[in-house]
Amino acid sequence: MRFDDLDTKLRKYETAYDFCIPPENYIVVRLDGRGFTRLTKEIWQFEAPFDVRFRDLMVETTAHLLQCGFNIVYGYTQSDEISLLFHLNDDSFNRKERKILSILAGEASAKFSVMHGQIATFDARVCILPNQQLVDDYFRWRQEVNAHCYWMLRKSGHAVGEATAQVKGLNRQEKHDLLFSQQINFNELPAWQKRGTGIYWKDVEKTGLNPKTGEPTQTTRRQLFTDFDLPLNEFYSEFIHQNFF
Ligand SMILES: Nc1nc2c(ncn2[C@@H]2O[C@H](COP(=O)(O)OP(=O)(O)O)[C@@H](O)[C@H]2O)c(=O)[nH]1
Ligand SMILES: [Mg+2]
Repeated sequence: MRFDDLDTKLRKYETAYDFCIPPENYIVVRLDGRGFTRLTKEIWQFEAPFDVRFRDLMVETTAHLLQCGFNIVYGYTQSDEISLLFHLNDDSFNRKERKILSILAGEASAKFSVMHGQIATFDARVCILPNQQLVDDYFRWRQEVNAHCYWMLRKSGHAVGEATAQVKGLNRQEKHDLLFSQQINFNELPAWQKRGTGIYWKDVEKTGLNPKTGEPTQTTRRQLFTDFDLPLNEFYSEFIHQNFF
């Protein structure tokens, strides 16, 4: 068969299931470290439940993803996961799902591995959210304290399955009580442990010099900002609405 004919014939199989995310929907991609329970514990020996070195690797990886060619307005990381909110009008790769997911998973895995000096991989999935309320709900969902309770329980000797089951279905107050019963005052923990870390763009004023006139000039530049003190509950919703919609 001639090359052109082969090309036309096979290309169809490659693209038959291509899916493009419809416009006017918010794209949120979540990446999650693969097998990090075992890796963090047995191979890398990070401090449990929270290790600042691990947090910083996740923060740097998130910052990298905000700068790798998509128009991503907000990155949120807690534990071994990263959520990314795309600008509503981002049209990179015609919003082709396979491109978005494989590139972001590849970039995250590469960045983390290079920084850490050992192979680490991330999976990626997409949430297609048709309105702002759902975006708000999404980020509040990820901020829930499950991870925290889970870890505290694990630390105090519970088995993984048991810890997960015990936390499931509890409301915030019940989770606080659970922590309290283990001599942990939730309110005294650092904010990043309780709420996760946000990474987003901020406009900063820069003063320069006009080379022709020698006059001082004011310009605004976009700079990435890491927020270790995210607001909680309705204040978090307000923060999301003000900054990202
Ligand atoms: N030691 C340590 N482990 C962490 C930290 N943050 C996240 N992890 C690990 O990341 C895992 C995330 O859980 P999950 O994604 O469900 O597990 P996975 O499927 O094994 O990646 C946790 O169970 C921890 O083992 C940290 O700061 N220190
Ligand atoms: Mg994981």
